[in-house]
Amino acid sequence: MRRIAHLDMDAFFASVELLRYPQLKGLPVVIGGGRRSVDDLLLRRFADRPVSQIPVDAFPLLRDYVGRGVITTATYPARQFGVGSAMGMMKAARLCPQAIVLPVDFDEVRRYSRSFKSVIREIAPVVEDRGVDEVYIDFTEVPGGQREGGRVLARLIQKSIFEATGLTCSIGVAPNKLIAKMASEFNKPNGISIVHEADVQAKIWPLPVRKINGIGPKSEEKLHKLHLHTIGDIAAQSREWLVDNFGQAYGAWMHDAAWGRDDRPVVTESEPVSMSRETTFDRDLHAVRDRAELGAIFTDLCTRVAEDLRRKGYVGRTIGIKLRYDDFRTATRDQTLDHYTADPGTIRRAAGQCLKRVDLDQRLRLLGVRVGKLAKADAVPATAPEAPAAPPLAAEHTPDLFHGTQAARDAG
Ligand code: DCP
Ligand code: MG
Repeated sequence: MRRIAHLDMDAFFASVELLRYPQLKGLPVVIGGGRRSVDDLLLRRFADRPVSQIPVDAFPLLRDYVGRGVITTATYPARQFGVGSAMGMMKAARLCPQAIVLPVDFDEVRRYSRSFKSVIREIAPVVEDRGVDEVYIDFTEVPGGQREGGRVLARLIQKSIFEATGLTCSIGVAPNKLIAKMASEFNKPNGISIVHEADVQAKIWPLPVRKINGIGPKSEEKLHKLHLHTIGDIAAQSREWLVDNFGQAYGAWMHDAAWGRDDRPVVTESEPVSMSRETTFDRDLHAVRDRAELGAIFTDLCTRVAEDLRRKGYVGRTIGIKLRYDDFRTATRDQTLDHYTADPGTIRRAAGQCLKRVDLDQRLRLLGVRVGKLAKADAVPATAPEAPAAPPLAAEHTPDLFHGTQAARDAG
């Protein structure tokens, strides 16, 4: 039996700020407005103490906020005043003038995003990234993933994320992604909600149509005109009627969605498309006058890409180069081989041939080597060509690369 979880962090951007300023816990706080200047000022004024000791009454309030812009998110205490995402700052200030306003710190948000996701992946490996604060997790094969409909594993994940980051999240566990996504909202914040197929009628049908991930404001408006307001209202229509009104694909999808049917898999992180190494020189180099130096750098780049590929277990078929000239123009060339490789000599030969197709009269400030069309090394047949053909990366070969000698041409 498939069990899929949807996990969504609680008041994410605001919660990240509360980690920095724990003295604000329990207070209405909104995230929005201008740059970090707001609390830069605060930090400078209280440079003599840790930020957690800055007095609460020193923080800027919504009532004093001047300027436009919208709220990105709000803590749950602020939401009690009706303040929330996408609301204008001025309107929010009327609803909750005493709320503290802080700007978003994207670097910090991304750091916590990576961190909570890696906690999840250690417990349950099949994770689909859905942006900065949400993921789908396939519980089906994970030990404990079926116990109490997934509640046991959900609790473990919540606890582990909290211990690692101090952040809370909400989790919905259901037979599929569609229902799990709705379920994660049921007990926010810091909640878990378990939905079984048999619960669709009781728990899903009463919800407004917009709660289906895939029904946007336009479809909602059209559904309302047709007097359909809840998901149950949609489920009560025949598939044919929905197809007549919303088109073949969308109408049929809507019917399935209303009945809680969804067999999309949880898609784990996509494979890398390419790997590359590049370097900007300390001083601009010329292909002829600095031939030896450039040749050595070029060889080193090829060797390092090859090492990256091997370390991560990939082979590639398209070898490319990138040059940036002293006037910042950029040139790229590539070549696709008829076999996969992770061999430094093969990569260097192919890259060397690409090099002959670019203008080398002008000084260079950057050189890069890229291997694309990647495949997992164990997923493609081992190819004979590369093993015997790879020449040693001896120093005497390197000057050739920037001059297009016969040797370099023949080698490829
Ligand atoms: N966000 C944004 N712009 C929006 C909505 C959200 O930049 N219009 C950001 C801020 C949120 C984060 O994305 O903190 C996650 O969005 P959510 O919709 O999950 O909202 P929260 O995590 O803030 O709150 P909730 O507890 O409802 O999930
Ligand atoms: Mg969230």
